[in-house]
Amino acid sequence: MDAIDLRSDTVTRPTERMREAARDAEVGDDVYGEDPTVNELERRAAEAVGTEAALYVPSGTMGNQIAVRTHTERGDEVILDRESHVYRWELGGPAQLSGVQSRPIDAGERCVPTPEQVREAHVPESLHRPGTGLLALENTHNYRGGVAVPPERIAAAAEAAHGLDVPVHLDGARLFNAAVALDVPASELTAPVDSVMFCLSKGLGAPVGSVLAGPEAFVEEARRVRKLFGGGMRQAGLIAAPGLKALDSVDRLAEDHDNAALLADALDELAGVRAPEPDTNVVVADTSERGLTAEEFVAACEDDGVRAGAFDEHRTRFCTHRDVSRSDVEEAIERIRDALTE
Ligand code: TLP
Repeated sequence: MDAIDLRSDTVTRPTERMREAARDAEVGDDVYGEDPTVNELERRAAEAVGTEAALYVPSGTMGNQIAVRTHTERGDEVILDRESHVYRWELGGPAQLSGVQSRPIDAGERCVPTPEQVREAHVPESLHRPGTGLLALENTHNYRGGVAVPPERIAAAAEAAHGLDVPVHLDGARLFNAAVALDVPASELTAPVDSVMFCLSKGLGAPVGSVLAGPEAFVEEARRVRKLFGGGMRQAGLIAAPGLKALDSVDRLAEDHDNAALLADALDELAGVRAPEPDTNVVVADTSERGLTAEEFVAACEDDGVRAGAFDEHRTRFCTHRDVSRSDVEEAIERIRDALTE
């Protein structure tokens, strides 16, 4: 029995078209700016998110951390949601790599802070206070359940930050999931912010890589920081070529969202399991009513051939993606039911 892997949308394998594209890619030394495939990917990516320029980076984490470093000065504060990826899951990167202090706030179910929260969290520079250097937002919001944050909310938070002269970075690891779910162009979600990172290696299915996009001057400086962080790559066209194919497959994310809805619906019917209807491809099942920890739930699922990830004590994440079909999800539902009745 092959396991059905719902731990993350990062687990997809490259398609035949991607493998062919990698094999046939024209390459050059990208640190010299001479890899035509990377240059084409950066052009297409900038176009897709409506920015002047874009930079290909090895991972989403590196893209976010380059953005933090590029926007801030050592000693600044960064305002972010306490459940954001940049704060929770990137090893304290803002402190370690940029020497900035995080000011985590609870954005709650809105997923991005209200304008009032931004103004309240803002620290004006003085003899005793460092000053706020950045507001970081996330869309879709992973830990809060793949929530697709509507453009008005992003715009309101960004407007408040800009009113205080604070730039805004968007962690859009799953930006296109948000765009598809909200039925808006990705550029509408990025228009209010000063930089955006999105991943090619998640729902879009590329084997490697993310993109950091923004105005020309920002990307020029970000390119220096990428080199500093060890992310300057040479004949990177080999991995950028599948990324170009990934950019062609945005629309299919709707299938992952439909599959996630089916899964959440079925999980929510199980006794003592709560799984709210997801906006996108992330299903979060809470097993506290059942007295089952997430680790126990994950282990039971694993035994029955479904892989998931424990988020915290009672919340388990299931992520749909290109490599699980509708019938795989139906099969996963049967296996999870069995796992819980054994
Ligand atoms: N998230 C991973 C894990 O680290 C949790 C996953 O499987 O979802 N921003 C967001 C919102 C993310 O979810 C992730 C990856 C990143 C940034 C970092 O991307 P990578 O893994 O490419 O460094």
